[in-house]
Amino acid sequence: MIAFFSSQHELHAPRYEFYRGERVPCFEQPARAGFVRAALEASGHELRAPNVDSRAVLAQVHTARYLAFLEGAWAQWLALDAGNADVQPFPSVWPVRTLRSDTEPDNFIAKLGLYSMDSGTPMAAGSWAAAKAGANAAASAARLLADGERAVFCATRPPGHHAGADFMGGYCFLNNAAVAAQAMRGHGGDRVAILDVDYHHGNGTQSIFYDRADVLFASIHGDPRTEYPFYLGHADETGEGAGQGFNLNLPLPAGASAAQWFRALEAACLRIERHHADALVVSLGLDTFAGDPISKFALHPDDFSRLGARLRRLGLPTIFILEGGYAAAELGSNAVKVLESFDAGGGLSPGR
Ligand code: OKP
Ligand code: ZN
Repeated sequence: MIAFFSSQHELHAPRYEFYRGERVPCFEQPARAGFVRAALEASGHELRAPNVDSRAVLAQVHTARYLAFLEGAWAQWLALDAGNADVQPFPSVWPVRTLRSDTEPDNFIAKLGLYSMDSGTPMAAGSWAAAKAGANAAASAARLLADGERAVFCATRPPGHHAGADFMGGYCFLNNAAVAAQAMRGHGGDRVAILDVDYHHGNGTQSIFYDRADVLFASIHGDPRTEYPFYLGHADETGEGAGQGFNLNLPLPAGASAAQWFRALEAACLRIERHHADALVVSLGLDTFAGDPISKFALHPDDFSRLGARLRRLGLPTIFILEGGYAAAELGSNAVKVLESFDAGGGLSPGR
């Protein structure tokens, strides 16, 4: 399978995040992409640099003021104090209920809070460049699909599915899955389905498409009653307005078995089949792995093969977007399991 990979990802290398008040090394680290790259190369997949500028599509899924803030954020941070080059900015105040989010404050940390859902998304000098390269990968994959490619993998980091139209969060800045889906719509696909199999609910992707019927969002994830992102991802979120019925959340309790997970996958696949989509975008988080350090599902490497084989039976042109997965050393081999079982047999529409 063709994979898009950009070395620009390395420019996003924050040194720490917070966990229960302490500074801890970032779980979402550059080495993750290194392991994915190595596994792809070792198994003979073709790596390409992104070759499509995502700017126009980004403007369709994110707000202009959020994109302008993100692109200029590091320069603003340095303008506060040249010594900030070695310091990570974190928000400390947020416009929650009753506070205004329509006006952008001048204060940098106040802006950072306006455009953040959490304090768990550390920013570094090259975060914009890395995130933009990931969005470019998603746009590049969409173009390949429009040109007739069966499936493409975007080996992107940082991830994207928590990023909403105008906020970052959960290690995510730009929503790569939303870019891929919107780009497929731009290439003439009437209906697109997004399947999010990351352990964490893709709140950003859900919110971007919540009132739309053209892009179905289906997600299997840890129950938000106990799992991040906590404030979205419940089963009763089914879409609104024209999008009513085009959002399917399948939360599972932390600790759910592989058997439970595959029952949910079957329900998601049946809903996707009913959507009669022209293309599928998979938010491929691999933090459902039993060995993941921050997640509580129990999939093993063979289960990732089973996932790829089931997705292949949907018979749809497919863009895989890397999301989470924090057992870094196993991330590449687990990703390759999905891709290779999806590829097995080749050709479109084997199951239709
Ligand atoms: C991003 B993705 C753990 C902190 C967890 C939020 C998790 C973000 C996951 N100490 N912070 O969906 O994999
Ligand atoms: Zn995750």
